[in-house]
Amino acid sequence: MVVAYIGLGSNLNAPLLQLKKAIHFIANSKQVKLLQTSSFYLSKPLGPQDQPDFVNAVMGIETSLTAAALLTQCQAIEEKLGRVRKQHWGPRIIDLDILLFGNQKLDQLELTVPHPGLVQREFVIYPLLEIAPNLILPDGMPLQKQTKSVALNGLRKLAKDEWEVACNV
Ligand code: PH2
Ligand code: MG
Ligand code: MG
Repeated sequence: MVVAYIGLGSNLNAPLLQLKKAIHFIANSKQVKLLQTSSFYLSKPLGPQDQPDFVNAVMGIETSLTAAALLTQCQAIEEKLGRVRKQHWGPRIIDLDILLFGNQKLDQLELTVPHPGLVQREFVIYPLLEIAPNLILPDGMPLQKQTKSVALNGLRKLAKDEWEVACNV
């Protein structure tokens, strides 16, 4: 069994709802046990600015799948939620990224682990820190230390009384 972390992001079609659905589908996948989910965060778009803010979160799972099989599962869930691949870094209904897969380092065409954006993206590293404060990255760097060099850039946790709004935008 391997502990893996998945980053979730959406800025279309009621983003919070999309994240909740994705979490549900991943948690109910075969050979996957849900360990934790972070709070939901509101973040400024990285990349093209003429798109809505994102809702992001990170989940921790335990799995007996291989990284490649987990990626296939994630892609199937993205498709089930209606993701259409258009603009690079453009708006999306759902994006599921494998951030970490145990201590494995993979550099394949379709899958690079740790996710190359992990250590510089505030909307990935802060939610990850929330659920794994003592995590050591595969290169030996404590996550907590790495996070200190990443600016919040407006990132903020969605309070529960904001959920309804974020579900309806
Ligand atoms: N994902 C991207 C590009 N830009 N910006 C935010 N705030 N959150 C994301 O998840 C995100 C992004 C490509 O995957
Ligand atoms: Mg992504
Ligand atoms: Mg992706």
